[in-house]
Amino acid sequence: RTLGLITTDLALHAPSQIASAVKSRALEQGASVLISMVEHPQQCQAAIQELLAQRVDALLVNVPLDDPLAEQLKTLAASVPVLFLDVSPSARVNSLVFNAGQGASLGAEHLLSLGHRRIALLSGPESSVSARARLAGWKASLAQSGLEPVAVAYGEWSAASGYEKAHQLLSGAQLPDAILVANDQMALGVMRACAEKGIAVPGHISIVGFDDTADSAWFSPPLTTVRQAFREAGERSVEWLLAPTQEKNGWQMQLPVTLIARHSSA
Ligand code: IPT
Repeated sequence: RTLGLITTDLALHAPSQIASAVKSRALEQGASVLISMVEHPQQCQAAIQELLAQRVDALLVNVPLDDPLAEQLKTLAASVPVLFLDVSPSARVNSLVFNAGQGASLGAEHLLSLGHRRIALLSGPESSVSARARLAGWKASLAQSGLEPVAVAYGEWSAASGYEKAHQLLSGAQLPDAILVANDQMALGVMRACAEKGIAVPGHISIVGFDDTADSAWFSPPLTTVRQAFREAGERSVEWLLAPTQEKNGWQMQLPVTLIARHSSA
């Protein structure tokens, strides 16, 4: 059997770790995987048509999609089971997603419990449904403590964009106590910017990431982050898609996330 995986940029650590888990679990189950990488959500339609023409038995879609586009793609691929990994739980499609609200509040509560009050936010791109959910969750957690973020910037998930946006967040008269960063790759760039400016992490500023990709424990200092179990998500997706008898409509699963406290926060 053949599985089609439509994925966002594989140069990013999170989607590449998901793809790796999908490949190896499919292999264990005697299935092969055809991967189609898209640069824009609008390319998903063509990718689905190509994979269906290659007679895939099921489709896994790891591209950030707003509800209407996800629902439209589900209809386009109605002949095979389809599972979406980067959609809102409100989309009427089969989905397996991480709990973004829980992840955002774990990160924010961690910083608040350390006594930080001047908290800046480095969000992912506004086009990403998951980035928007994390940002909303952070703001809600801060609001519960009567706080507003001291600054907000929007990156593009890469370390380079984290580096660039950090200069924006660190240019004010007063430094923030802490920065919540929407993914670990951007946190890497933020840490580089801090090092260049002589800002000690965690002495002057605490940093919390999101993902816990394989390298995050090796940053200097090791990164405190919210762990999304990408391997588990990839493996479960394959199992669900290849399971022979199960009802394949209206299935939704939300995976919990956990805070991994390392040394970038104090
Ligand atoms: C999400 C990652 O958290 C982020 O780092 C980035 O790689 C993004 O994917 C790319 O779209 S994880 C996703 C399953 C919500």
